Amino acid sequence: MIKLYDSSLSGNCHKVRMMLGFLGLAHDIVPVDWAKGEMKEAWFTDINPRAQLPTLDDNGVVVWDSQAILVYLARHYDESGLWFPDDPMTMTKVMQFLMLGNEEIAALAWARVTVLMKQPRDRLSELQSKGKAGLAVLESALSTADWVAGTDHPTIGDIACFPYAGMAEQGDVALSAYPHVQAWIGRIKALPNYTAMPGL
Ligand SMILES: N[C@@H](CCC(=O)N[C@@H](CS)C(=O)NCC(=O)O)C(=O)O
Repeated sequence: MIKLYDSSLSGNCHKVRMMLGFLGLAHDIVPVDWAKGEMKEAWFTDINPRAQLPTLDDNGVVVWDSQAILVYLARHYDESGLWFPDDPMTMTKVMQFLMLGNEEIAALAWARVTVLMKQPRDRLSELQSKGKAGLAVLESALSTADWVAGTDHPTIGDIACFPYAGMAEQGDVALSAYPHVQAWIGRIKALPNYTAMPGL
């Protein structure tokens, strides 16, 4: 059985929950207390030396990092090949959006944590600016295509960017300036087997 070490409020974990849902894969959720720093405990760092969520255990095969887990699940379980197509140019474009999700769009996650957890705001505007730069890249890609990599079907590149773009307003970044991103958020939510998350 697949086990997902998970925190319900984590957008990174939500990427994996969504992918498991889209692929119809049965799994057990193992809640890990992020606020208490349970990932720093030895039992967890033995599984994931990066001490981060999400972490996936597929019958003893352990994969960490949400982007890497999306690649693993798509390569291993998506018989259609549509979630991570293997023609070189599409694969390259999908990789670009996995990286965007891990970098600029992830800045929206840190802005969200700052606002929701009432943390010191000294880096908030820097994080918001970086997040907006990521949203501008998404807006541009989505102005000519339904899905970020220009495919006819969503890919793991869409999933990697979706949760923190979709929750940008929780970090005080308005989405009204990004109409194509807003329409894409609606398209993702309307997909069959979409998994919802509070606040998204
Ligand atoms: N690049 C990683 C980032 C993972 C990450 O930052 N996870 C957060 C929860 S959303 C975490 O575990 N943070 C704990 C820490 O870094 O100490 C991924 O995409 O999985």
